[in-house]
Amino acid sequence: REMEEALRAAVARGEIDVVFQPIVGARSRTICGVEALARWSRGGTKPVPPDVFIPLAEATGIIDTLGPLVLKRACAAVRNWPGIDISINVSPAQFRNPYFPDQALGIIAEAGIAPSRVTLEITEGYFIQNPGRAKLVMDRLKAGGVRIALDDFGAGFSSIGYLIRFGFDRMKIDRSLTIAGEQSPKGGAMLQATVALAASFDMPVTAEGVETAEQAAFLHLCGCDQLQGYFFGKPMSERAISDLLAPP
Ligand code: G
Ligand code: G
Ligand code: MN
Ligand code: NA
Repeated sequence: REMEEALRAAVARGEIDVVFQPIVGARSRTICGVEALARWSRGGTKPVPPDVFIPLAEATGIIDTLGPLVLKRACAAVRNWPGIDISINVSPAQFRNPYFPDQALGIIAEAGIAPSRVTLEITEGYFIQNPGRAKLVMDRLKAGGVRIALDDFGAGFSSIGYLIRFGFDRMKIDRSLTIAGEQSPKGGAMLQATVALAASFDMPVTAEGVETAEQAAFLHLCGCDQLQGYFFGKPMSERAISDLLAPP
């Protein structure tokens, strides 16, 4: 309750930070995009992790203010990074909001960046819960030129054939699958099969949670075209990414 009010106030004052994690080409190993991630530093006191404040924002409707705030910040930042694409996480709760597509497209237009540079990441939950409605929202966003990625694939229910038929522009493989892929022959086969399946539906694949050179090599071999994880860079401030992209 107390935390809810603190979060509501922080969002209202714009006191939410956005950090950016590099995404690299699997072959080039150069940065092709960044994923925006929200941070709540809570002035002085211990920061509250997103695993805590995002679910709280979803449960209380605060996400309807927080989401657009993060999107605005992220779009403003990539304006300064030519050739770099931006990925932003979207909660099922935002997807449920009938105003979401027009609002998101409006923010992107106002920021003056090409919608094709923006990927919205969404997990499977809402697509399984309400496929008809989710598909409508997705098509409206895609008609506006934005790309939609299926996030955290391999972490949850993942009713493969069903999900893949929605026409996602990209699949993001969950860290657990990245790890499993390198741990055992069966894990490797599972990873290969997943990437091959995505390819057969014309979905390029980003692997998340890449922490070692061996994982990176194997994921590239499996056909992932983009890699993301601590091995390439942790989420970092706008300033730090700017320095990486154009060394001072
Ligand atoms: O890397 P990190 O600890 O920031 O992320 C933890 C979780 O919080 C991840 O599942 C991530 O997708 C989610 N998350 C981080 N930022 C945002 C955001 O701006 N919006 C939504 N909906 N989820 C976010
Ligand atoms: O659910 P989503 O994939 O949006 O969440 C991204 C989360 O994964 C963030 O919390 C981010 O900090 C974390 N993350 C990104 N790369 C790595 C990694 O290489 N290892 C670990 N353990 N976490 C990572
Ligand atoms: Mn994500
Ligand atoms: Na993910």
